[in-house]
Amino acid sequence: MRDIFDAIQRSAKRIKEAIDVKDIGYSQSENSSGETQLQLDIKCDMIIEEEFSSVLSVNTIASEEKEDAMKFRDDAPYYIAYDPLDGSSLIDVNLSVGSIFGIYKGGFDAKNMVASCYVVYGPRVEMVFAENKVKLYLLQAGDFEFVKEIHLGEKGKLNAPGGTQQNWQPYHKEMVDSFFKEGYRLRYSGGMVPDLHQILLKGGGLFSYPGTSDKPDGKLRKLFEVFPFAFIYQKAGGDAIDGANDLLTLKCAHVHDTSPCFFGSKYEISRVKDVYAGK
Ligand code: P6P
Repeated sequence: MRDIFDAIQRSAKRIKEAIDVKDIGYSQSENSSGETQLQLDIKCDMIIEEEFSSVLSVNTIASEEKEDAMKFRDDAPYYIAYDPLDGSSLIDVNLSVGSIFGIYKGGFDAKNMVASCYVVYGPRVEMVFAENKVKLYLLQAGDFEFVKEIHLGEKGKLNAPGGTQQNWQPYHKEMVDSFFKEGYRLRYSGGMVPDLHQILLKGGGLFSYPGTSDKPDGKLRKLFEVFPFAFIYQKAGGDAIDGANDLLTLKCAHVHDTSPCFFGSKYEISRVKDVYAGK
């Protein structure tokens, strides 16, 4: 695992340099989700592919920016699914973005997840790496320095409601509003990584990206967005569900499958379960 952790650190430093270069604009291509790719998306994908290609413990990689998984070697144990630059469209308005990594042993399946990691490119570059514990690192003078372990409180005060509100189910809107009536504060930038990072570091709350009338299976991708954050939130003492089920019990038929997702402290997730029971 150390070799994978080191490859992620090398990738993060190179991606940060790529982000700092003047915006190189959109490419002519689309990713598997039909989103026009920034040339920066493609560059960051290549950086991570390059770094993992030389890690002997990596069997296969799957990227949000590629249609299919890419096999490096048969006899290696680890499968890495990653989103190289999540929320990249926020760069041209100077908001934080991130890279997300799911590390699976023996195949791409939630039950095989053994570690996960994300990097936030914001005013500072920070990394969160989870195996048994959830650890925060800060990029300082060219190295990621360990800062602290992260733990979620039983109940938080931040509410990050994703998705197009006009397409929410009525019961979902009622639930979101009920948290605001309890005094929760709205914290939503449209970047999954900084939005979930904030809730983790500020002690808790709820991030939701539900099934909607236009996207009944949600928008966020299981292998390289939903499962990695579910792993981190559960290891930090919170919960992560699709409305009813633990996200890490879900099957994934295709690399780009999506799922409705709720990440948060235990109090907020229990409220989601009550609202979604039987829906
Ligand atoms: P919406 C960014 O495009 C992203 O994939 C996630 O980072 C983010 O949480 C979500 O989409 C935002 O989607 O529909 O709320 O704008």
